[in-house]
Amino acid sequence: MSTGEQDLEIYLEFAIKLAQQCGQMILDASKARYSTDSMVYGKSGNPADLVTETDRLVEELIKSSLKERFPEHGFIGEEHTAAGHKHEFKDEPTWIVDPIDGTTNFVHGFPFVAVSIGLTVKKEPVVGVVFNPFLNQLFTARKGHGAFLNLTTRLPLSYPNPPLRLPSNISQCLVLTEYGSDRSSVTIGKKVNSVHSLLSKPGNVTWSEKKAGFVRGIRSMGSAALNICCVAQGSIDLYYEVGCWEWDVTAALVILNEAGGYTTSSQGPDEGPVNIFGRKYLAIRSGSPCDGDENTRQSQLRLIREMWGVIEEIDCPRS
Ligand code: LIP
Repeated sequence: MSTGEQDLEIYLEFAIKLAQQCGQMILDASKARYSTDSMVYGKSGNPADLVTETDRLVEELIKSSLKERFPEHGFIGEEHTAAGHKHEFKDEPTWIVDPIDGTTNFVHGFPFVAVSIGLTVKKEPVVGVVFNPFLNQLFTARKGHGAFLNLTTRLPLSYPNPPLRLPSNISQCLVLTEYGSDRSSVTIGKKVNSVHSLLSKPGNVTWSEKKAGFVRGIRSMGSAALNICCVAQGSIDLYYEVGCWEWDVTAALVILNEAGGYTTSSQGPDEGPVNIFGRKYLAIRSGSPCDGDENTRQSQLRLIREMWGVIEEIDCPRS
């Protein structure tokens, strides 16, 4: 059975209501954490990869609601996968869900926490809902119909004016990245080296040299989904992360795409469209071309190449 425009609209509306319901659950659980001992576990014993009872309850609610309403759809969820459930990624509509993206933030009361509900059809992300109940920010999109903040504000935030011009090189960029939960010395060493290269002024350049290379700043907020939504807003130029998963990014990638942004997975000359299962993501905001001889995509790809040239390659197996 083929999925039409109207179906996508129905799926998006359902996902929005579900995300709002989950948002309330997350807020209630967050308040309860001040009065009760909240249960926090490190996944597979990793104390830097947290899961709480709320992650599990919220995912259970999402999974059962989707199953009841759309019994023929596939489902890939962070906590079900962590519990050992295997899934086969098929052409049929498939929901890809993170009940709490930013679990560490949730545990500490740092308000960058989101429920992330994405949908793929024929393996392509087509519907995305990312809701941060703490800041009451609801990001939504469906393929071909634009991306929105709180249902009415079109993204990027510059809309209806043309999106801001893209920077001519990464030295004019504000960048987001994360350190992730793989704390092996090799991985963290490479990530820190990349941050060092992005921030430090090479000894042989002067402050006034345009191509100095170092970026304006690096931020880290602890939620891949919200990071990508910041790029979709146009408030961040580039976000990269190596090591997060499809449930962290699928919904947000629809939002970014619909806001005119672009994402790649490959670290190399072939920067073809993102592989959501690839665990490597480099996302760039929309913008008018920075140079008259380029179109937007060419300017985006040039900045992407410049970034990948600085970021150290990290092996990121799925096991
Ligand atoms: C988290 C991501 C974060 C990343 C962590 C983790 P979780 O998701 O959004 O950006 O650095 O490794 O994957 O575990 O809070 O759903």
